[in-house]
Amino acid sequence: MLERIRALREAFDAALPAATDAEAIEALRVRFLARKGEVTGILRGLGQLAAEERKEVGKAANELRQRVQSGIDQALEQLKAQPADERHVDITLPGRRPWRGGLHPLRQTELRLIEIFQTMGFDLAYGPDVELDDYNFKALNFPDDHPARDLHDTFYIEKDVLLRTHTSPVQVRTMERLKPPVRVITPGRVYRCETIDASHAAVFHQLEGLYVDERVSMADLKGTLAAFARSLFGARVGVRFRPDFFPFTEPSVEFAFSCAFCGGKGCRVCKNSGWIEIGGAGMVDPEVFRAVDYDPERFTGFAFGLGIERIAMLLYEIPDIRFFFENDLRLLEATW
Ligand code: 2NM
Repeated sequence: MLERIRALREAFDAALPAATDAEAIEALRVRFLARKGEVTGILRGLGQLAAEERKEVGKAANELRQRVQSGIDQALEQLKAQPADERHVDITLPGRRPWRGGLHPLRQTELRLIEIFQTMGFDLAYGPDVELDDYNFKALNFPDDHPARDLHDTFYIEKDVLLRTHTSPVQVRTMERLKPPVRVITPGRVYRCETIDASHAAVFHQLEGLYVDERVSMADLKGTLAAFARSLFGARVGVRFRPDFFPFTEPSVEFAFSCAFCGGKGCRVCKNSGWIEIGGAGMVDPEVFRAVDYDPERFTGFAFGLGIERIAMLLYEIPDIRFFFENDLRLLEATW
């Protein structure tokens, strides 16, 4: 037995210097000291020995156990004291990819819409979020008692100062600034005092378009929206107009695209109607032209407006408008 202990000690002394990383040191511990380790085995067998022999062997076995334990402790200490670049680290491993941000789905959508209309010759225009009543309502032919002017629908800063409820005031400002022909789109944030639900937010984004020149017609409007529909959803998509009313256009329409998801046959996306409501449009009312000092006898124009969230919800299959403002990484990662 003593002979076996001596052999184990020599084996340990020989193996220890080679154990220079955490894995090799752990292997030593397992071999000698773990529950089924060699030293443990000897200590456990002591009870079977005669009393005299037990004393001697026990002493030697305990010495070996301590020698192994302190050898392992020392080796671990040394390992910790070593600078990181001298440890057994595989420096050829590829680096970890740093986290990289991406564009929000709303911004991606806005950029796609801008690209489509820029290709058709529209310029971009921007204006203030905090607007004057004169630009948001008055120049757009809203009567003083129009319900949209009500506190329930509009956020007021002061009596004649408010958060714009649409981007049309940017188009009024553009017409004040430029003579026809005018072709602009006005993407931007708008504010309405809405009850929030899956399809309504109090802050959302619109893109409006305006084209003013001599002899601009409803046919130009329909052709422009059809070209837009096809670039966005595919060559087979059609456009439908139905009568509507807006103070700033006459005639006014709501427009829908035929459902690109089912080819117009009816599905969940179009709620079995074959059509998807996209926005409103019409021929600019002569009253609006008078407000910006354009001659309504000489110029005509079309205008349209749509919600960018609504388009993004269709493109990315997002079921609730509130997801856009919650910044849940699952949405941001899935749409990038
Ligand atoms: C819409 C629908 C119909 C519109 C009209 C004008 C302006 F300034 F030319 F009068 N800008 N935008 C318009 C027309 C907007 O959004 C649903």
